[in-house]
Amino acid sequence: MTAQRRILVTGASGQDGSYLIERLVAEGSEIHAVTREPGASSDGTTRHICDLGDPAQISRLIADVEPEVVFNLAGISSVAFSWQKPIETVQVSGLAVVALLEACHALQERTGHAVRVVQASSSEIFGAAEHSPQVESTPIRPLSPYGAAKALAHNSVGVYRARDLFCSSAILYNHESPRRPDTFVTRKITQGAARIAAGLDRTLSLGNLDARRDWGWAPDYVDAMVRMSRADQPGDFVIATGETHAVRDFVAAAFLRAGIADWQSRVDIDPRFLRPADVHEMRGDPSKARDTLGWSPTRTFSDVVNAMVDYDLALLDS
Ligand code: G4F
Repeated sequence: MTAQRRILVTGASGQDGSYLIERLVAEGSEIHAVTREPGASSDGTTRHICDLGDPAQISRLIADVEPEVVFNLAGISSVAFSWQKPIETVQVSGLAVVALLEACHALQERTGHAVRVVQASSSEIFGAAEHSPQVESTPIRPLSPYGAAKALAHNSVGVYRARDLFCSSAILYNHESPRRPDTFVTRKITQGAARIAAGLDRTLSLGNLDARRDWGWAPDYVDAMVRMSRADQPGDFVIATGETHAVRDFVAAAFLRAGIADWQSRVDIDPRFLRPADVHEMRGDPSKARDTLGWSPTRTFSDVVNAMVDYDLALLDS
């Protein structure tokens, strides 16, 4: 894989953005990191503030930076939050992607230099899928505002690919790490288990324990997106482990790692954490990514749970 020179990363302060930037800076690329709020720029990047709700700001940013590669990781990342702010979700995770693709296409036309775009798509586009595992050709049937916004972005990537822009969608299944905020169920569970083990809390309140997700290790998913940016051909790629576990399995494994065998007595169900509609099971088949990109996950479900619990226990210890 050859490293590219000038790379723009949106969503730079998120879990995936932070792992991606660490890797690209280490490779010696010139990184332009885009965030919504001003922040520290001591990480070897050039910082840009951009409101993704404003298409004019997106066009200006692309025209000024003239990137060779764009990783679009920005957007509303919480499915739960998208039910509270559906319009903002479609603006930032859907329409902004159309503006970004249009700006990259215009840059390519103006300069004659190819621009490559990798879009962080999501398994939520398959929402009401009738079959498991899902593959790249599984019909797009979102069940949440988040999934609908990502579906617009995903379809737009296909439209611009047909207009000779090298753009690819990484159909990312759930991917976790200690950098996940506790608005996601995995980190909420590992933090909760660590706090209960330390005697700081008595119980943890959760929503749907029956949902099954295909959980992987976030740095692996970032590696897949880098491989996509350097592939011979653009395309859509399912990035997943191919295995699912129920939320209750994650709870049991995390509590056990924290030294609590009887998790049932420590978890209650709070209807506030149930969603108007929730995808029951998401499981991806990453065969295309394996065969075309040489990608495969490096960590198992237990590895992910243990790394997150150990991090949260150590955090409380310090
Ligand atoms: O951790 P979650 O909030 O992730 P969700 O909704 O699956 O979305 C994540 O994965 C998608 C890829 O498949 C991404 F596109 C998206 O950006 C994000 O990274 O919830 C996982 C499951 C859901 O079924 C939810 O209903 O956990 C269930 N759950 C049960 N109790 C809870 C809770 N989720 C949250 N956030 N908080 C709870 O207390």
